[in-house]
Amino acid sequence: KPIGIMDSGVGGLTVMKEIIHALPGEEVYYFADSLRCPYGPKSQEDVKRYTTEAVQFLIDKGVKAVIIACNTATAAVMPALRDEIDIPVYGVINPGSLGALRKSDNNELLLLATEGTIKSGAYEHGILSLDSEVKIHNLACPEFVELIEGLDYKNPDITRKAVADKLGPYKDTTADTVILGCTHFPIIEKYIDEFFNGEKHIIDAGFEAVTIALVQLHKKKLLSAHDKHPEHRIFIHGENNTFEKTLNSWMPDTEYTIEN
Ligand code: DGN
Repeated sequence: KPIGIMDSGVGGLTVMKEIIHALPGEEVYYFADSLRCPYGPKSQEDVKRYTTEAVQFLIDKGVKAVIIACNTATAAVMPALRDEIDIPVYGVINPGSLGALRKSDNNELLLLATEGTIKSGAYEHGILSLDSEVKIHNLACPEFVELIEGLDYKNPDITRKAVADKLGPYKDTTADTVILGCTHFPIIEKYIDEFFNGEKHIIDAGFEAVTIALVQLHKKKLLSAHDKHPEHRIFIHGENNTFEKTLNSWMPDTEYTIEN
């Protein structure tokens, strides 16, 4: 059986790539809610409904587990959704929080995420409940989601400028660790790293989540045999003319079928 992944758009591909890289025999079904992307500015209630529907769609397609590869969606449905469905479901915020706490030497973090994730306070809650001394600087970056969904990120000059405009006020931040608290952002990670001259720890919440989810699925004996040739399927809800371009440049060797 496949592992299900959902996101509002292309962001969860960063999570899909990590799974395929770690376990090439594992099959992935991906649901992109392009019709209702971006989730960032929407109400918690709407995002909760969209996410629950997406998860149910994947369950109906036969997945054995779901990774909610979207911080905004995770903030809206976790941990409550875990009690509502019978298969394992994993979010990205707790893993991202743990990863950041592990890496930071000075307990000061810069969180880059959507407005929805930041307003939810989910990272703050998760991090401060583990360590109340940590200082978190929050920065909503909806512009990055637009840049990535719209393919402008492929132009290095445009991306460098967008990153410099947005992160400019934080150039000299005392935070030593940056959390990529939106699964779209690893697509422009190298520009964020470059902006900070390679001097910050950068935490990819999606990557941290994959590590934890795969360990847990292994313990539950839910991972597939490695000799199988996986047939990845991608379900796009609504129009998305640029999805395939990002998919092909992000994961050039991956075979898949796209269904609308
Ligand atoms: N990729 C999603 C996240 O991690 O929050 C959000 C993108 C969006 O829908 N704004």
